[in-house]
Amino acid sequence: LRMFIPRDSGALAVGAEEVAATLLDQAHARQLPIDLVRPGSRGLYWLEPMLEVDTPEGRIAYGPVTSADVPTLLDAIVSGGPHPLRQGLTEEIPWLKRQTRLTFARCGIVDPRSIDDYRAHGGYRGLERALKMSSDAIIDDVVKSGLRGRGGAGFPTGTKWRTVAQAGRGQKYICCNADEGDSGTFADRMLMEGDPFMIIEGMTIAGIAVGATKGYIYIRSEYPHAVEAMSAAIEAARRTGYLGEHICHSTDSFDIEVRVGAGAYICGEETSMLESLEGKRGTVRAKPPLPAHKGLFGRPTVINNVLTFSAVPYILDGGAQAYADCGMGKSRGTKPIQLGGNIKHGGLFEVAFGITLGELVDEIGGGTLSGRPVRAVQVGGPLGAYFPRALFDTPFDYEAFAARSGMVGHGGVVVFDDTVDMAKQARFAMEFCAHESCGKCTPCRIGSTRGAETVDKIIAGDRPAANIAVLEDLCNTMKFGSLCALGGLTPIPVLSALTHFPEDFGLAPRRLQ
Ligand code: FMN
Repeated sequence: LRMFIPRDSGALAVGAEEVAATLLDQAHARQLPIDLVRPGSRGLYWLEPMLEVDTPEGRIAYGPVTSADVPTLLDAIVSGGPHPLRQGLTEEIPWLKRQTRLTFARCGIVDPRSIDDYRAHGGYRGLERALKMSSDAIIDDVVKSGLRGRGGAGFPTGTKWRTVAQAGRGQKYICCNADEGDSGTFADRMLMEGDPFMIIEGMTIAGIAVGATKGYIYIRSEYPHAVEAMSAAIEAARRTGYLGEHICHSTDSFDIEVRVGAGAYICGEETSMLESLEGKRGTVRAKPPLPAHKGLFGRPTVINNVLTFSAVPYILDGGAQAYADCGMGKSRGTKPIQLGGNIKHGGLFEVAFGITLGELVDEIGGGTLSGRPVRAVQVGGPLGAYFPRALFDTPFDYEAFAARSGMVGHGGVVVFDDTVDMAKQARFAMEFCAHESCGKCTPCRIGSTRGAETVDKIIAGDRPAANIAVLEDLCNTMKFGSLCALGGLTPIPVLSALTHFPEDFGLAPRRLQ
């Protein structure tokens, strides 16, 4: 009897380890031989810990399971009888069925510690094809797919790779940004813990495409399980000839090292990450030069997010056109969206670009967990805009969100009910920036502190009209004068709160443009 209980952080946080231990104990006591696999999660976090059982029809899901449920569950599984936690065939669960899983196709299915399982599910086909292609042809595929960086800015990946490929000879680097500092995001972690070989494969393809032999994956220290999973996968890939010299007996070589950050949000900003990788304090570098020209240790460097690299194996496995066929406008392919905050059904939902915010929050997320009305949704991490219900028709698309002064970012969607105080949220944005600023530029370092003080005055009713003018002015200075997007984008949550929820700042409600 083959069973599955996830071992990713999301499942562990709600007791998956205890459930797994109880299951093994009870099965042993009943002399029931079971093969327990510990994959990543499917991303239906309200059902975790979720137990799946292999049957000839497919996997059957049960959840959320506690240790106390294990005896009756085993009875039901052995007898084939009903059970209140039975969710039916996993693949038929509507929340899962409605998705287009290209990046998360294997997450929750394969054993992340087994390279054989990865290969048995189509893994390494993209790399094997890439090894037979020229650098230009690989990059052409990435361009054709329309893939844009999934870390936040949405920069075209193929263009970035082409710049590094054309940057002459000599040492080049591939850096995978796994700092995942955005509030409400967890897709990178899920992939590192649930399908680490795919990230390795994507980075290796990038290395071959641009002529880099060395890669780093920069993981935040708050992710110990991801560090362990990635380190183990890198070791396994080396042992089996998928990393190191002569990858798959070819003339190409590529290796990866895991580097662990120390918990600063700014170290997710690419130039700070480079400083940190070089062993220095994470402060922002002025651009130009771009990292593609002068990056890690002064050498041409590709920096991409975990999800960007993870999209590449599918694209190289003949999927460039299929990838480009999904999505809307200039946002091609799928976006792994992370639903969190005060939401009934929180989790990972991968879907083609174009789905509206309202569909995600109301239909897929099921509204708030508290049962109260949704008042605001912050999309794109701590630097993303707060959108009111009136903007729920916004489709998930880089340009559509930007047109409404928001951003898709890394795809975090955090829901708030009607008890939220948006003036406090605006203050929090400034406070967060003050706390996380690297201090190198004045608009970010000083502006955020003055910003928090100014919001305090507005909240206290101290000359609100004059102080709102100061706040708007300060936001303008931060937006145009900051060295990087931390100071540059902090005005987004602040001004969106002010624009869409003026009543929380003691102003009369405004009509939406
Ligand atoms: N990109 C990430 O991939 N992960 C992060 O945690 C992350 N944090 C960031 C924090 C700040 C303050 C800023 C300004 C940017 C951050 N970025 C982050 C974006 C990176 O600077 C960079 O654009 C990205 O890693 C490039 O990869 P992509 O093109 O695949 O998105």
